[in-house]
Amino acid sequence: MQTPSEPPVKTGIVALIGPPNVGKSTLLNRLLGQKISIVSPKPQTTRNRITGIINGPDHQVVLLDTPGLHRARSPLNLGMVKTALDTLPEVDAVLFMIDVTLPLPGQETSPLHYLKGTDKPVLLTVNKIDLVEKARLLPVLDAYRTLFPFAAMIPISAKDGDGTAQLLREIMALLPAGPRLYPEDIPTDVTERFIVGEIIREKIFLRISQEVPYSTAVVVDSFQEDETRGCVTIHATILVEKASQKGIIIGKGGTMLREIGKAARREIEELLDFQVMLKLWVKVQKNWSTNRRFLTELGL
Ligand SMILES: Nc1nc2c(ncn2[C@@H]2O[C@H](COP(=O)(O)OP(=O)(O)OP(=O)(O)O)[C@@H](O)[C@H]2O)c(=O)[nH]1
Ligand SMILES: [Mg+2]
Repeated sequence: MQTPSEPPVKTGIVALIGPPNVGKSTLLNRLLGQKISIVSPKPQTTRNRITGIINGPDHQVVLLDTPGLHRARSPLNLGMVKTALDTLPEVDAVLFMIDVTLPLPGQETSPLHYLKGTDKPVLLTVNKIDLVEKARLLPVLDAYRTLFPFAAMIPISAKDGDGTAQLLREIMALLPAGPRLYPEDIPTDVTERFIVGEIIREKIFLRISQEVPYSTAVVVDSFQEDETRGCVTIHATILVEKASQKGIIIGKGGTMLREIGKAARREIEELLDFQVMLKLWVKVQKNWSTNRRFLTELGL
C-alpha cells in the first residue's frame, strides 16, 4: 500500500469493452504480464468481469476485462452483455477494442452504440495489426472517426505487444493522479479458485468444436492443499445440458476428458506453483444456462 510519503501515481479504473473475440482478454494478460483471463479463438469466451491491476512506478491501472458485446437472447448471454455494460458507470475511461481484420460496421451495427450516452473518455484500440498491411489501417481509423468522438485511436497487437506501451501512455493521460487503489503485489481481484475453473473451461473451448462449449460451465467443488505431500487436490465438475454433450466432453474411452484434464492441470500447476491432482467429473444439469439462480451462483 502507498505510504503518505509516496508520490501520487496516475491511477483509475478502465473498462475493456468491445465485440467478442477481438482480443480483450489477450490484452489484459499482456499488460499484466501474466495470464489471468482465458483466451480462445471462439467468440464469447469470457463470461465474467475480470480485474487486472497493472502497476508501474508512475501508474496503477485497474483494467476490467469484460464479455464481448453481442446480440444476446438467452439469460446467460444477456447476463454477459449486462456484466460488460455495468462496468461503465464505475470507470474513469473506456478502451473500446476492435479487430482490424473484420469488416467495418455501420452506425447501427457497431456495439459502439452502447457507449453513445457515456460521458467517459473512450480510446479506440485497434487490435491484431500484426495480421494486416499498414495500408489497411488508415481506412479503418477514418471510418471509426466518423462513428464516435474517440479521445484517441491506438493501433496495437495484443499478441505481439506492438503499440501496447503507447496505449498505456494514452490511458495514463486520461487518469487522475492519486494514491494507488490496491497494494502493488495484488495482480487481480478474482480468486485462484475462479481462475482454476476458467482454465478448465478454456481447455474445453480450445478442444471441443462448435456449440458444446457454450453449453458448459465449470464448478470447482473443492480445493485441498496438503502441505506435507506438497500438492493440491482439486475436484471440479463440468456441467453440460444434455447427455449427448456429456459424451462429447468425455470422448471415446475417456480420451477427451483426460486431454482436457492434463492440459488444465499443467497450467494450474504453473498458476499455483504447486503440484496438482485434478479430478474432473462431467454432469448433466438440464437448462443450467437458463436458470437465473444458478447463473447468479456462477457470478453471471
Ligand atoms: N493475430 C492476432 N491474434 C490475436 C491478437 N489478440 C488476440 N488474438 C487472438 O484472437 C482470439 C480471441 O482472443 P481473446 O483475447 O479471447 O478475445 P476476447 O475479445 O477476449 O474474446 P471474448 O472473451 O470472446 O469476448 C484468440 O485466438 C487470440 O489468440 C493479436 O493481436 N493478433
Ligand atoms: Mg475474453
